[in-house]
Amino acid sequence: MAPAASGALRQLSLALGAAVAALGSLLLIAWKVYFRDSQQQQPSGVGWRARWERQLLLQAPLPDTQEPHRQAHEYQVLVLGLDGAGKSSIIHYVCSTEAQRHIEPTQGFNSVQLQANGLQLDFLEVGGSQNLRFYWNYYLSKAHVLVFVVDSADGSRLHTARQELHYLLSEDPLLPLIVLANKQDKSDALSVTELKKELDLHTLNNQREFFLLPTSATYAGLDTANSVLQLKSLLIKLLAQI
Ligand SMILES: Nc1nc2c(ncn2[C@@H]2O[C@H](COP(=O)(O)OP(=O)(O)OP(=O)(O)O)[C@@H](O)[C@H]2O)c(=O)[nH]1
Ligand SMILES: [Mg+2]
Repeated sequence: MAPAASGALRQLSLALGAAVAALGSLLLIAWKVYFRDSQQQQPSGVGWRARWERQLLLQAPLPDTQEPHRQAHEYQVLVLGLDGAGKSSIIHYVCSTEAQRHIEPTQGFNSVQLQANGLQLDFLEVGGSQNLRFYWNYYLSKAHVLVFVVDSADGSRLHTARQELHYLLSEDPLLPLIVLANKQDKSDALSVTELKKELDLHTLNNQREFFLLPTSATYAGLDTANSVLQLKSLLIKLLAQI
């Protein structure tokens, strides 16, 4: 045989040998894995097929209709009230148990999200200083509930709070309303009954859901804990039925 032909034959037989060895190793690995699966006495259906399906599930995104977790319902809780009434403090203590000694006045907006009972509550506070009150009514249309915070001890500005509140109510006659008679811990705070009268709340139409709660939002106070808990459960109850 010519030397060139015998060289080619030797290379071919080497390649064939390598292929057979590789195939043999693959068969051996497959056999070992199969044997291990059956030795572990897994319940029927768990084995190659189950592994393969698990692998496919890991790689492929689930279709929309089979989302593992249902999206929480989102609701916007609009928190308004004059500057210093306690809006940021209330939001803070509804969403956190950490005591906070100092809360800065809100210069623009303040938004905080809270997940509770399968609902997502998006709190949106617009600052209460005079230049920001102009923007308040722009946010009414997206709100599911209006929380209006009043400083019950600030007698000199109650008429301003009343005016601002009734202007908002005239813009949206159906939006559910929660008025918070805040700073009840202060000795000169008006009671809920007094505040209801001062704010003309008895004149509200009865189509609107309306609640008036006494609150205090000072750091580490038991009254704070109780009042924010009441507010939180009222919000959840109210929004869950929307
Ligand atoms: N004693 C007492 N102080 C409170 C209460 N709630 C809030 N404060 C205090 O009142 C001040 C104003 O509170 P904020 O929560 O910043 O008031 P706000 O309504 O957010 O004010 P703006 O952001 O300026 O519109 C802060 O010094 C608070 O610590 C309360 O229930 N009792
Ligand atoms: Mg604020």
